[in-house]
Amino acid sequence: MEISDRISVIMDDIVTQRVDAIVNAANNSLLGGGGVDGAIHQAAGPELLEECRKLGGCPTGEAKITRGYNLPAKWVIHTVGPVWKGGMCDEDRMLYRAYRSSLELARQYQIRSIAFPGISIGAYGFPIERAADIAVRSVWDFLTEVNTINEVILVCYNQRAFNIYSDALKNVINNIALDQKRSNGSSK
Ligand code: AR6
Repeated sequence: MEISDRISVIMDDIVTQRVDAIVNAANNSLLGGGGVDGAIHQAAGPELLEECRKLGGCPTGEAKITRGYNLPAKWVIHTVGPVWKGGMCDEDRMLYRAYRSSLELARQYQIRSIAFPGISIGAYGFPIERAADIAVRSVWDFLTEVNTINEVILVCYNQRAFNIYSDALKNVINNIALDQKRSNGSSK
């Protein structure tokens, strides 16, 4: 299966996704919040917060896993993206790591399908085009290394985000096609 067939961008509500795991854009406390975090806790029910309390928080760029309770997804992977502070505080690398840490945990739990929201692009203020590019690259890089995860869905909450994440995915696919063309050309 081509990597491009294992990643998709959709416009939807993440809590309704029928996948093995959904990812939560949480904060360091893991004790809930607004945005997608609030929506996931509301849909999963109070047991999710009870389990989160036992986790002792989560550093930025890392991830922790809980059950999904009332969600269609069996698991919730809670990751913490960076707060945007202008770009000089390691934000790009932290965002890349948030996606990667989530996928590493997914692999450990034999998760085959996983849905991500746009981490850090809401309350945390990360510029959306830049965040979309990092999200797609992080997922793409991971899927080149690991073949047990066969469905990664980037779930966008509105049309603008959908357009930007779709373009980011197209760009990565085009760049890879170009690189392959170049390396085929140079091997002749
Ligand atoms: N499904 C999919 N995407 C959603 C949903 C949903 N149900 N609800 C919101 N979004 P944010 P952050 C989109 O602010 O920037 C929380 O309070 C939303 O439109 O949820 O990582 C945490 O506790 C936006 O595009 O996450 C942290 O304190 C994207 O999800 C803080 O916010 C992310 O927005 C984390 O901020």
